[in-house]
Amino acid sequence: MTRPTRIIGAPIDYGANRRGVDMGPSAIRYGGLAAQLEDAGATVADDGDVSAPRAEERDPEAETPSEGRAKFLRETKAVCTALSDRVAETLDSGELPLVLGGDHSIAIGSVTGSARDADVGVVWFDAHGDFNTPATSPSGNVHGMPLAALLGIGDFAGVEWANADGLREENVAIVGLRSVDEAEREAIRESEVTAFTMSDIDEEGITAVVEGALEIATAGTDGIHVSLDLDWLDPREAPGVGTPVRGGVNYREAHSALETVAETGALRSLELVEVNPILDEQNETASLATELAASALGKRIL
Ligand code: HAR
Ligand code: MN
Ligand code: MN
Ligand code: MN
Repeated sequence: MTRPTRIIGAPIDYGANRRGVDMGPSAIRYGGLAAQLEDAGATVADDGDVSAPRAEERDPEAETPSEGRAKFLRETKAVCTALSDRVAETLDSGELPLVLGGDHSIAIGSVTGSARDADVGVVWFDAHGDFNTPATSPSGNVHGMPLAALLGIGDFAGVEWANADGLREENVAIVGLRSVDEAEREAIRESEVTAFTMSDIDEEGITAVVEGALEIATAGTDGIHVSLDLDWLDPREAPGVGTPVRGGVNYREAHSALETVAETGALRSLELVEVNPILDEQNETASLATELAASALGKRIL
C-alpha cells in the first residue's frame, strides 16, 4: 500500500567544495533505484532531472543575502526554485516526490516545495548540522546552510525563495550529528530544533532516537520530509560522499531507522543527497542509497 513515487533528479554541486555530487542522480538510478522501490511495493515514475545552470556561467559570489559568503547562491536559487515547483506539483498529483541530489543545498527546493501547502516536519539524517548562514559559514558552501535557510535563521530571514512556509523549528529533528561548527552549534541551541547526536544514539540506541525524532516531526503536522545525507552513515559503509566524518551509523542502524520512518505512515517526501560517485567504490554508496529509500517506503530486510 505505497503511494506512487516520482523520482526527480537535482544534479548540482554548487553547494559543495568537491566536484562530483552532480553525478549523484545518475549513479543512484544506475544503482538500481527503480527496482528497489518496486520491491518496496511502489509504482515508480521518473521525471528526469531539473535543469541546472552551466558551470561556465558560474559566478561564485553572486547574490549573497548580506554580509558573509554563500557561493553560487544565484545558481542554487534557480535550481531550488524549479525543484520546489516540481515537488509541489508531484504532491498535488498524489504522488510521493523522491528527490536525488546533488549536494544538500537542494533541500532548500525539496522542503519549500513540500511545505508550500501543508505543515510539515523534517527529519534530517546527517553528520552535519547544516545550520550555517552566509555570515557564519567557514567555507561559504551552501550545503552547510540549508536548514538555516529553510528556517529563516540570521540573514536568511525573509529570503522568500529559501524559507519554508509550513515548517516550524519545533518540528525539525537532526539525527546523527557529529560535526558542527562553533557558531552553528550556538544557532542550533538558540533554536527550537532538536539535535540527536551520535552520542545519543550510543546511549539510547537507534530505535529510541529515531522514534523521538519522528515524534517531533509528526507533532501537529500533515506529514514529514526525510532528508537523507549519505554522510550520516559511517564512511566504511558510505565512502562515496564529499565530506565524510568517522563515527557514523552502520548498515543495520541505517536500515532500521528508515524502516521506523516507514512505520509512521507519515512520509510525505524524501531526498537522497551528497552521493559522490567519483569518490565511491563500485557505486556502493549509490546502491546503499537506493536500499535505504526502499526501507523508507516500507521494504523490510530480515
Ligand atoms: N559545516 C561545514 C561547512 O559549513 C561542513 C558542511 C557540511 N557538509 C555537508 N553537509 N555535507 O551536510 O562548510
Ligand atoms: Mn547535509
Ligand atoms: Mn553532511
Ligand atoms: Mn515562501
